Amino acid sequence: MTIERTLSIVKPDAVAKNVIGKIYDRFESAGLKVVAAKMKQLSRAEAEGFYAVHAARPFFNDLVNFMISGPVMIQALEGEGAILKNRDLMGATNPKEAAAGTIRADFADSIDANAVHGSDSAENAAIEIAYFFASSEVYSR
Ligand code: RTP
Ligand code: MG
Repeated sequence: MTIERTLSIVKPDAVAKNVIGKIYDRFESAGLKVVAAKMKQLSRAEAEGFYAVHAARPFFNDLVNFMISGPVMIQALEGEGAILKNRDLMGATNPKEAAAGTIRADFADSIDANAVHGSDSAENAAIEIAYFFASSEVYSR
């Protein structure tokens, strides 16, 4: 295993539910370190740019509207196998299919309001971290 970084977002539903800390505890308990963080109200353009890979998908408008419905908490996580580890902690995209004990099983309400985002590959992790953080804002530790 190698030390990786991944981009995580606590989505507007989970921020509104006041479970940022409970979600951070899942990361830290699994050995992932928060190495960058900011709360942000995304503009429509920022959300569209972030999810540009999904621009042609039928759910794109719903996804963007949801992501700008309130502030999000954005963080870079670092640790051994961080990308897959975070995806495992998150659970399946649809919370109805998410395994017991995962973040989405415990905190998500629907496939739109599904509590968290996590990068799905090393290539996308690098792109997504750079989308929100300057390299000087990431504190490897
Ligand atoms: P994310 O990118 O947010 O971490 O989620 P993911 O990898 O598990 O899922 P992805 O396929 O990348 O989809 C991005 C987000 O779009 C919404 N979605 N809706 N109605 C649908 O069929 C559908 N499929 C995806 C979800 O909110 C998903 O998190
Ligand atoms: Mg995805």
